[in-house]
Amino acid sequence: MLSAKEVLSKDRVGKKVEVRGWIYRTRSSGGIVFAVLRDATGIVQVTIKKGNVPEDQFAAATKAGIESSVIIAGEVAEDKRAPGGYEIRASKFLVVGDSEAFPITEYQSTELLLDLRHLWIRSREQTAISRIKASLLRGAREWYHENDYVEVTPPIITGVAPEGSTTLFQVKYYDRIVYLSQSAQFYLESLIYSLERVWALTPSFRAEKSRTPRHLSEYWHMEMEAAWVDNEGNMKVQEELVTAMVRNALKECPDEFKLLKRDIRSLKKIEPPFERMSYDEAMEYLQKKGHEISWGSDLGAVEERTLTIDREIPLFVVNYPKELKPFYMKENPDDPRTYKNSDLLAPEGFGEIIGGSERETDNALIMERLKEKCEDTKSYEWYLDLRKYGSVPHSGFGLGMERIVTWVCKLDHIRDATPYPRTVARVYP
Ligand code: NSS
Repeated sequence: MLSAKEVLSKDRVGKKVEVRGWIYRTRSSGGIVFAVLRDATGIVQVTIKKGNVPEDQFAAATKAGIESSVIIAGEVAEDKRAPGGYEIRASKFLVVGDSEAFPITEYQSTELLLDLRHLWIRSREQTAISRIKASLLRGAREWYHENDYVEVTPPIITGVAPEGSTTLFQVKYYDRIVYLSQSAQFYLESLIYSLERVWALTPSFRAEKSRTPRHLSEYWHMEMEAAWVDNEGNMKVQEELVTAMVRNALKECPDEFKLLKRDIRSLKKIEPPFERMSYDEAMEYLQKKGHEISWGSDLGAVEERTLTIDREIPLFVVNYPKELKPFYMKENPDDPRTYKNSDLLAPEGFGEIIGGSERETDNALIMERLKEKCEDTKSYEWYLDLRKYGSVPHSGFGLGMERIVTWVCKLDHIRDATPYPRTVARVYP
């Protein structure tokens, strides 16, 4: 049994092959059926000629609808008109699973495609995106391994809210209310005292009421935490990691990028160091570009677009005002109105893909901030303990996997970066 991709080669011409997959397109004319077969590796054209296959198989081929699963044997021939330049001239055509009239045809509304997501994920675009995502993940996993990070498995059910209580999902947990994790950060922080460098890939949950093309209610969060690392060291990890991920995808997925019509020239240019711009400088730049904002304003999608639209390399914005960021970040001694933190903005207008910081080690400051935010300090006692027994400077960050996929694949909307997007409006299918 060969894959579709393996068939498309000069060496196969004149040879007998067998393939299996799903019918992607089909039409018949006179005594010939032209079917295009799709499998995990791509598509290949098959011609089934009356007389070359048993009569009942020819009848089955004329009737077989889109998405029927089939096994086909035949001889490979060159044909310039066929996708990929080769086709199989069938001598056997077996239907394994018939298909009813497939509900997805060429021009469909976004809503219908979301209702039929369980079928739409068979599309070649979604398949290419899944492969690129896997390749980005593999690039990251290898980078972490080569750099002595240990992969750990933090909990998803939790009592803490690192990113604030407004986006928490509550869960009934026996006789109490707990939360779905927004971030594994605090658990990763607890693990650096033994393992020093850790990372994790977990689902994170955000009750994001606003509908935007870059927010999901559930996303895959790749987080790292490391002892003895300051904010600058944290950014070095990010630029190396992102470069390794993008390079791996470029190496493994050239066909997928082509299928998505993603121009990869700018992706090829990505390498450390990425420019660092302070929040203050970002404000100045944005004001010059006509944005009506002042010191203390948050950077939203619109501002991040202005900052990155003319760039090909990601950009760090560092040292945000404290009121814009969570309580756990380290105060910036050079300007105590700000934190030692960074957001990494992807280029080409895309915007934030990573948030990271050095962590506050002063428990008195942490308590003060928690009280200011009216958080229930009792749930954080264990977190404060971490600073009581051998505290060390440490930093970490979180990378949104669907965000990086959206940028790398240049998708219009983050929902296409995951097979089953969860948003305010949707948990089906
Ligand atoms: O809220 S973050 O900016 N930061 C944290 O959660 C830290 N506790 C991470 C850490 O330091 N360990 O989220 C991190 C990233 C952010 O840059 C986005 O890329 C992504 O997580 N993110 C999201 N992706 C998709 N949908 C939503 N709603 C979302 N929120 C954050």
